[in-house]
Amino acid sequence: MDYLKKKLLDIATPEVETVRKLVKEHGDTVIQEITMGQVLTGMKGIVGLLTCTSKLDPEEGIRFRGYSINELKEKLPRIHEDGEPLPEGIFYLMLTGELPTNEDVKYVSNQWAQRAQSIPSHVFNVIEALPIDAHPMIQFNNAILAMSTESQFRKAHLTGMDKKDYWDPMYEGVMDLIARLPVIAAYIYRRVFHNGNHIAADPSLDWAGNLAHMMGHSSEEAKRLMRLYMVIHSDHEGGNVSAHATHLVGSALSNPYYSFAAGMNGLAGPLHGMANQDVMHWLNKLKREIGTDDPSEEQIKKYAEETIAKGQVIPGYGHAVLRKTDPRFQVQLDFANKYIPDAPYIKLANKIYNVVPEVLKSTGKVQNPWPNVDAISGSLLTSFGIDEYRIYTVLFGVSRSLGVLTQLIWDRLYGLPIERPKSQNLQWFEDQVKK
Ligand code: NMX
Ligand code: MLT
Repeated sequence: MDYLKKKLLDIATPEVETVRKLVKEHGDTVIQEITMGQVLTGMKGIVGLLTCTSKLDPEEGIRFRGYSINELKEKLPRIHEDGEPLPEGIFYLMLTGELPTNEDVKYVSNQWAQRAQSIPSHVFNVIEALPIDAHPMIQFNNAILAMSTESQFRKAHLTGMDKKDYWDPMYEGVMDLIARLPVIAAYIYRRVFHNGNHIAADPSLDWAGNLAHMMGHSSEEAKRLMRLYMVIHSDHEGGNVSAHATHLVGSALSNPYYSFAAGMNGLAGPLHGMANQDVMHWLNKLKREIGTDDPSEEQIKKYAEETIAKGQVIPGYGHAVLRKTDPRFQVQLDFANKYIPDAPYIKLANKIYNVVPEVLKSTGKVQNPWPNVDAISGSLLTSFGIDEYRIYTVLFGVSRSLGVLTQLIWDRLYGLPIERPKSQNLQWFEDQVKK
């Protein structure tokens, strides 16, 4: 057994015992009261999941195994002294709960570089069979499913493995899948936007740097942006649509490919990960309809009010849990201010930030009027030359694999059972009021 798996097992063994004990000895402990309103408005605030990789505070934002993004900027290994943390490091942290050394990060990076080399050719055939104008998320998800022919988890299940050992083939599948996603994403990007003129991987590069390189954006700044992007989108506790869907499908002992594809189908929704593309659509429409590339705040305010009056949402704003500006928005703004303070799209994003929260507050119904991660990610990518908006949700998906697939390994370590909540019809809800 390699050192990372051995370490994981050592860390997990007492936790697995704790979970068993909680179920056995404290299974009847009441932890929460829930209201009709919570059930009928998307189960908000209902604690229904055990997630160890990260936790979201409504005021402060995300913490990965207890560390905020700003802390991780200091504590995780990075290539440049003043640079961005490596995604390999946040993966190691989410997996083990411990901060990695430079050697740990090198180990993960080498593992992924090796595992990325053996993608079966039928995966690319599946992508090629789709129309070139099929949305990149359609191509991405088909490729993920096509890779499941490689699933070691399914093979282990068929050989009659003891269920307490399922985490091991899950780990293998997860490592393969994470390793290969940048190659798949870059392949789709070059196929759709660069005439199928592909760029070979450079195994000497880190995982995110290699993605930027294979996409054809190989300046050091683009690699730095990709590292930052991959770290900040990697996880957002367990209840967001992509994490929850991955976990739910995994609870049926579906292999990591099926489970992750389910999560990615959720990410492709406009209220979730597709919002990063929709933001750019909204911005460009705004510029077109107002008739200038440099609209005033007054013009933006009017346009935002019209969007709401038409019964549409302003993409990039609002959140189901957060009640303050998303720290992932702020860290991207800081990056932009450091490298490209005068970029027109960053100036526009700033103007929108000055105006839209007040417009949303004035509706009296929006719980969180502040920007989320998607409000600026597209403006930043565009300013660095990655201006093909339809690839943005794929990039989000590559990053999200780090958190949701790590949690899938832990789900199998904990031995969590099939998930099966109770549903009721409308009559039942009406009856509760009469009682
Ligand atoms: N623009 C206009 N209306 C909004 C917005 C917004 N940005 N955000 C919330 N509302 C409305 C919402 O549609 C709902 O209206 P109604 O009662 O008429 O159905 C009302 O405000 C209350 O919604 P909330 O409880 O504040 O938000 P909820 O938790 O239901 O939804 C989002 C959260 C994120 C889905 C919602 O804020 C939204 O649609 N935002 C725009 C899309 C977006 O940026 N999504 C990305 C989220 C982050 N991510 O990457 O996943
Ligand atoms: C996410 O990153 O998953 C989004 O912010 C949505 C969420 O947390 O619900």
